[in-house]
Amino acid sequence: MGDVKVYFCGSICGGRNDVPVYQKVVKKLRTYGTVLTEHVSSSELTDKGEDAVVAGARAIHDRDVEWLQESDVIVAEVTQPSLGVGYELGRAVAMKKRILCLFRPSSGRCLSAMIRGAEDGQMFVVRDYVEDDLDNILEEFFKSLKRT
Ligand code: 6IA
Repeated sequence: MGDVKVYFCGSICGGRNDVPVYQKVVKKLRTYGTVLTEHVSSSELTDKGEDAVVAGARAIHDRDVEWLQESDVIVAEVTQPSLGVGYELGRAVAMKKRILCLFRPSSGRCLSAMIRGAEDGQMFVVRDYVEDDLDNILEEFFKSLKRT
């Protein structure tokens, strides 16, 4: 596959509580390819929205949709609910991209049926996980990509 382009999705305006987890995911993803959206895991990016003026939002949206198009695979940490992540996943399904969603049941949250129910075991994979298993789950997922 050459250099794999990975689009990572994580909550921004939806809440930044899971940034340490996003950082772990992105660190591991970088061992498999280029992560187009490293900023999602940046501890400097807050959910305050000070730069969310309409022109800015449009530029962010259009650039992110372009990156989605360009990407080979989408990995989303979906534990912290986020409208943006849900939207990205819907667009990615329409683009017929390979998608991995990661959810931590230990959060006590309920994963939306629109994500859980989109699982098809091939193009759209949902994995419940605990943080300690993260590396193994990503390893397994990227190996399964190579086989297809
Ligand atoms: O609805 P959310 O903000 O939680 O959506 C998060 C998702 O949308 C992430 O996976 C990002 O790929 C994308 N996204 C949302 N906002 C931004 C952004 N700046 N920059 C890049 N990607 C974004 C937002 C600035 C904000 C503080 C208003």
